[in-house]
Amino acid sequence: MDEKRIETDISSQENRSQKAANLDKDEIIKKLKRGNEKLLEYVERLVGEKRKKEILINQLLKEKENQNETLSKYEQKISTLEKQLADIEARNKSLERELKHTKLKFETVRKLLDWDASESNVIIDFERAFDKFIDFANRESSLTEEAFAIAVMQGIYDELRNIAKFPVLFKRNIISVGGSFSSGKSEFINSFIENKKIRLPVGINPVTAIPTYVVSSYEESIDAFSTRGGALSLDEELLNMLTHDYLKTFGFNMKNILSFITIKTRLRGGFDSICFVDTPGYNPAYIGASTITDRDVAIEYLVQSSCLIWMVGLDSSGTLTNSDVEFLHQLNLEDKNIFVIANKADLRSQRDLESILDEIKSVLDSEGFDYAGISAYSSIQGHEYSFVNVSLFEFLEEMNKVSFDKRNDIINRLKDVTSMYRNALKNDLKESEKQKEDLSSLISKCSINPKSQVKLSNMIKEITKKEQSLKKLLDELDELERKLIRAADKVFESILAQ
Ligand SMILES: Nc1nc2c(ncn2[C@@H]2O[C@H](COP(=O)(O)OP(=O)(O)OP(=O)(O)O)[C@@H](O)[C@H]2O)c(=O)[nH]1
Ligand SMILES: [Mg+2]
Repeated sequence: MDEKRIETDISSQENRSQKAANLDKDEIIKKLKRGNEKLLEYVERLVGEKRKKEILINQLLKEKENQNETLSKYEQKISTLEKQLADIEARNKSLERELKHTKLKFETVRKLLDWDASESNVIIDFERAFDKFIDFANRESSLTEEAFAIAVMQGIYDELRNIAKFPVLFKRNIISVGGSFSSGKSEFINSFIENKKIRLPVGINPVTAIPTYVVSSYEESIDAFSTRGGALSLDEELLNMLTHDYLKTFGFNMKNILSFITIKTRLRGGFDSICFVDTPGYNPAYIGASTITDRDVAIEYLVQSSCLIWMVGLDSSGTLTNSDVEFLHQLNLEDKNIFVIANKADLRSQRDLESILDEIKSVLDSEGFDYAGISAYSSIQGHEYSFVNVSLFEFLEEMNKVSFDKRNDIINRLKDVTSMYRNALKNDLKESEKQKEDLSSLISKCSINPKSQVKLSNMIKEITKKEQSLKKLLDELDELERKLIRAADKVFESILAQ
């Protein structure tokens, strides 16, 4: 029985437990459902928020994209502005340079013009005598080589004027350096200047426009002299700028006011008694406003000196050209020391150089030019490769030693010119006398009709008139010569008195 009860008890106990378990399970399911719902709600909220965030992110990305676009536009704008700024700065710099140059040009012209001419009256007497000479030359018609005679007298006038302004020339043996344009005249003189900062301008276009005297001196100075007598000190930079091209930028022919330049500086080799003159090429390749007188300027300065160095550029030709020869004949080189330089020898082989020297020698000989020597030289290297007769350096040493009587040299050249006129006038006079004699004997010997006799007598009268005017011109010439010599002496005396 007990067993049964126990069984019953157990079974009811189990029922209760079952019930209780069922109750808990429902509760749990309910709770779980509630939890699940909450979870779903939460997940939904999260998804909603995620969507919102995604929208926000998209908006932000779009904004970023827009901003990037704006930024790149700004960057482009900045780089354009930077470029514009760089352009403006460059333009500004070039304007500053232009302004500096304009000021410099203005100052150069002002100083050249701002000069009291009365201060240079030592040359005035010669100037007056020269004017009388030109007047005389215009009136007489006997001399056929008048152009040459006038060029020589003009050369004497210029030399005296230059000596008066730059007395150091008086004690120097002047060596003019001539040749075709770009043959290397300026570079040749540069090869003797010790101070590398002082350079005559060089280049492949016509460069030298203003004749330049270069003398050896312990004192260093560069000066420009105006045609009116003014002087102006130049620095190395301005010296190097004074080229044909630069002078053109002045807008007028500077040669009308800038007469010549002088450089005092140490020359290699201690050539203390010589003075080089750099001249413009006699044949610039183009005829611009400022090169039109290059040939005249070259002649004017080449006839001034008693010594001529003639440059041949071995890049353009291997010998003296026909135009060189023609020009040299025009210079009337009798009594001048001539030395020919085959320049730019560094561009040719030694074998070439020997045949070039032979060729130049044969042209000089066949044209009848008297020369001291020929040298194959490189102005860039400052080196002589070969020579005929004497080397360049020996020649310069000779020229440096020559005790030079400048007064006599100038007076002799002056007398050479007056002699040319005197001889031509005397020849005309002789010719007239002969014509008169012939006519007189014709009248006396032949029996001619009275009409012809009158005609012949009139011819004799005409010839007598011509003779008288020739005699008058001869007297005038003597007086003119005295005046020119007196006026030249006045210049020498003033220099010696300094
Ligand atoms: N390789 C070489 N070039 C040279 C030599 N001499 C001159 N030159 C060059 O040739 C060119 C003309 O030289 P310049 O001295 O200006 O000639 P220039 O005869 O004075 O010319 P203009 O004044 O125009 O009549 C320049 O470029 C020089 O550097 C040389 O010996 N060797
Ligand atoms: Mg030159």
